[in-house]
Amino acid sequence: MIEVWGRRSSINVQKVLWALGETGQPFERHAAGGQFGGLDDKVFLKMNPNGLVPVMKDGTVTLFESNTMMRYLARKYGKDNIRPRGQKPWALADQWTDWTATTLNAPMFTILFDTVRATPEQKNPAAVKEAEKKAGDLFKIANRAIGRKPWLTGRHFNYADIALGVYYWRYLAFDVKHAKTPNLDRWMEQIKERSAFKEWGMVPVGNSPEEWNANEKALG
Ligand SMILES: N[C@@H](CCC(=O)N[C@@H](CS)C(=O)NCC(=O)O)C(=O)O
Repeated sequence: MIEVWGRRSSINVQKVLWALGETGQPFERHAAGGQFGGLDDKVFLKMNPNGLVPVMKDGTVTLFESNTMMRYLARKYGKDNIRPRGQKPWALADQWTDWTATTLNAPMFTILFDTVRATPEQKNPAAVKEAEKKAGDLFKIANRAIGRKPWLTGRHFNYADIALGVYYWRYLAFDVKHAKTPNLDRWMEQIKERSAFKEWGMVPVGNSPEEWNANEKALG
């Protein structure tokens, strides 16, 4: 049985759980990270020397890096669910998945940190304002790219929709000024219909450390 280590409040863990849900593969999850700890344990560090979640184990394959896990699941179990169908959608799926990690994550992390992690002394409204503008501009790029297509890379859902979907859900949940991205809103309505997203991605986020911690605790 596939095993996943990670708290459900983590955006990177959410991607893997949602992807697994789409494939229908049974799996076992162990809460880890955040208030659940365990990332410094010797056994955990052997699986991920970076001391971060998620970690996924499938037989003899133990992986860190959430996007690598989604790609692995797509190759091994992904037919007609999360695996891109054809060379072009596959290349575009990788492009957008990498873009979320290399480009979108930074402003989103600034907003996350300030909203749910920073102490009053650490709060930095100027940095949030800049990140809000940057994230809005980036979501506008994705909004233009999706255009009238049903899914990010074309006619079929795949792991790139998961990679972007977790961020867009979180962006909408944060109390920031949102860019106008109607194509992404339409796409998100479709995502909300998916049972694997309802189970693993549609999680409360919170707009303060107290709310975040309470949600994290309840989610496990
Ligand atoms: N690039 C890694 C990033 C992993 C990462 O930053 N994980 C965060 C949670 S999103 C973490 O483990 N934080 C420490 C903790 O949860 O205690 C991935 O995509 O898996």
